[in-house]
Amino acid sequence: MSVTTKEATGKVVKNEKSKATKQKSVFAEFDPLKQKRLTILDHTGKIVAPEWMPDITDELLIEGYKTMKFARMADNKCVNYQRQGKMFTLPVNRGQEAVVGTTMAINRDDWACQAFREMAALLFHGVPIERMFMQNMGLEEGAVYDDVNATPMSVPIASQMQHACGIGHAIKYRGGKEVVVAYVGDGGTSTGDFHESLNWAAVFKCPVIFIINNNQYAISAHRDVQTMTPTLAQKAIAYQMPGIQVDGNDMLAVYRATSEAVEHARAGNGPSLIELLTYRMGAHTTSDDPSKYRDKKEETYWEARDPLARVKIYLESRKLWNDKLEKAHEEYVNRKIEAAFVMASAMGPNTVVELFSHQFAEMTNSLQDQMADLQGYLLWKEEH
Ligand SMILES: Cc1ncc(C[n+]2csc(CCOP(=O)(O)OP(=O)(O)O)c2C)c(N)n1
Repeated sequence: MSVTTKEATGKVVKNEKSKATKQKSVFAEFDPLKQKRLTILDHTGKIVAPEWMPDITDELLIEGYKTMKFARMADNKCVNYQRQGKMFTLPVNRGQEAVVGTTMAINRDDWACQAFREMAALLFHGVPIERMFMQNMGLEEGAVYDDVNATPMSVPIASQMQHACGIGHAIKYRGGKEVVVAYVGDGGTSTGDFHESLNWAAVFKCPVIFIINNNQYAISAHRDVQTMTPTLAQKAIAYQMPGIQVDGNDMLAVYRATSEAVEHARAGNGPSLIELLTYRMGAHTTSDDPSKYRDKKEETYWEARDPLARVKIYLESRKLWNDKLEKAHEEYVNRKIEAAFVMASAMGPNTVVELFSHQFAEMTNSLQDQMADLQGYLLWKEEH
């Protein structure tokens, strides 16, 4: 059994997850071809599908909520820092925090291969917030996660899915029991990397759980102009793997479906595809203005489906949460954010050598040439 320190609380928790699937298979029941979607906790905070309720401990539930709250506050703060010129262009996570359910369903030894909008999931898996801040400050150290099994932000759309397949293949080759969770956006499903990865993982039965973070937009392109299929989950059928669409703003549904896919992968049965239907409540990045391509009515509809609000109501109804705990947690998060910002700011700008030295264990000849070119150019600039 492994343990990890949770970023959202500083608590050391056991990573031995409860078994979620003594029940029937959600993948068998929620057929994407019939346009069925799994919701367990609806936007009013009510359990609407008790038969699919995962076997989840109260401790894990609370930890999940605290992490979502942490991500919401840190994300808002990043946008403010960017506006103050203290961070560079960054992706906005607001509205997509229920993705935390994916890493709640895996262990410390498992892997998470992010795209760039999975802050809550990464915090839960143990990536320190200061590393994310460093990333947003353009520092190479922002991509160094030390002993956390996660790959850094991957800006070339869907490229991380190839990395996930490589890691999954290596695990299988070595006879390991770990799994890989790989994320991609709805826009990313139009790339060759997406289809190649699904095909590869299916053919070689790699233990990879593909998560489509369908926030309904690829910058300004709505999901409806992205692909002809009514769901993205049904793309699993072409690759002969289980596929499901879940309410991506429902942390319990996300956790339930991922838990089952994890068991499937650990048992040697290969990959699964999970579409999280969510909504990007903020801008694509800090340099985007969504009012140019979507209307207020749509945003108001989704604001009423906020992924945090429903978990809070549910926890309060079970007397597991209250205003006092919320306030104490907010104070804790604010302190963590302050400290992380100070730590990241102290790293200072990278040197030219640092810019090139993180790519490979040993710098390749072509990188050495590029570095020399840049150094030569900077010298020339200084002299002119
Ligand atoms: C290979 C590649 N093509 C284009 C881009 C420019 N780009 C950055 S984000 C983005 C949209 C991605 O949309 P989606 O996959 O739905 O993810 P989201 O940003 O909504 O989370 C595009 C086209 C890129 N980063 N990489």
